[in-house]
Amino acid sequence: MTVLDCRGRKLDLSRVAVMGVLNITPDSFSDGGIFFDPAKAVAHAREMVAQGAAIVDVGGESTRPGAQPVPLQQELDRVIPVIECLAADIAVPISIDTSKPEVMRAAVAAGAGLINDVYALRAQDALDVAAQLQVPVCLMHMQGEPRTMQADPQYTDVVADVRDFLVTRVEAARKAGIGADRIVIDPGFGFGKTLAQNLALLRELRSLTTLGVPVLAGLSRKSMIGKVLGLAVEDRLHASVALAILAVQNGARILRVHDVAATAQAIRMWEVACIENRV
Ligand code: HH2
Repeated sequence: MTVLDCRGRKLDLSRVAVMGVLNITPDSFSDGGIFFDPAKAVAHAREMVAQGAAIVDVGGESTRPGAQPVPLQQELDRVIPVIECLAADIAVPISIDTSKPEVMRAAVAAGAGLINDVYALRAQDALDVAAQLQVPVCLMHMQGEPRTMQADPQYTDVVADVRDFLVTRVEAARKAGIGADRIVIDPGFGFGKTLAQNLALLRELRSLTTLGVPVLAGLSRKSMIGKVLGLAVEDRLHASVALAILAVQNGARILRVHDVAATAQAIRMWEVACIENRV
């Protein structure tokens, strides 16, 4: 049984955990602009916790394909006041979705207890800062960078290549002093991957569980659904829930989602039917 210690707040992964997405951005691909106002952001976080979120992931920079980088001060101004409010307002762990070491530091000082980095701590100083902060980290695979990552992603074998990358990043994190009990990995669905590559990763997600650390999957509302079903972002709920359950079936322990209530209900049914085998 894995329990992540997120600065005193526990994330118990003996049960599948729902990570509720809280984007404080004007331009995120599915909820950009909606929670830009801190009061609205806090209210939404509270709602997600009531619906079953075991952790709330706060981000101040969109990483959607084509997104432009956000300057440091702007990212700090977006996320830090919200994290301060949330730390006093909700009991579950708060994660910070950032790649900037300065934001990691300020966010943890404000009350965040997990670093979720789509660059897998590859920015200068990020590994050392994360190690010093002594909070768990999520290391995600991305090919390229958001501005250009969907242009022409290339792999020899996407599952093996993503796995090799994550092995290398876990080793780098361990070397920097981050214990295995503080590492989560994520194949990075939609980050420099075609539809076929995303589907292969989902089908073979279990190959990542052999790294011995929990696997996080972020499939919610992503373009792979749009590509298969031809649906706009706001119409991707049903397919998102189906993909979430597939990911859990294939070994994911944390699901990063926008629609917490629907996902939490589906997971509960999966647990009862497939794990506990009782009502
Ligand atoms: N996906 C997004 C952002 N952060 N972090 C992890 N670990 N895994 C993911 O799959 C992941 C992530 C993109 O989703 P969203 O935050 O809704 O959009 P945007 O980047 O446009 O803000």
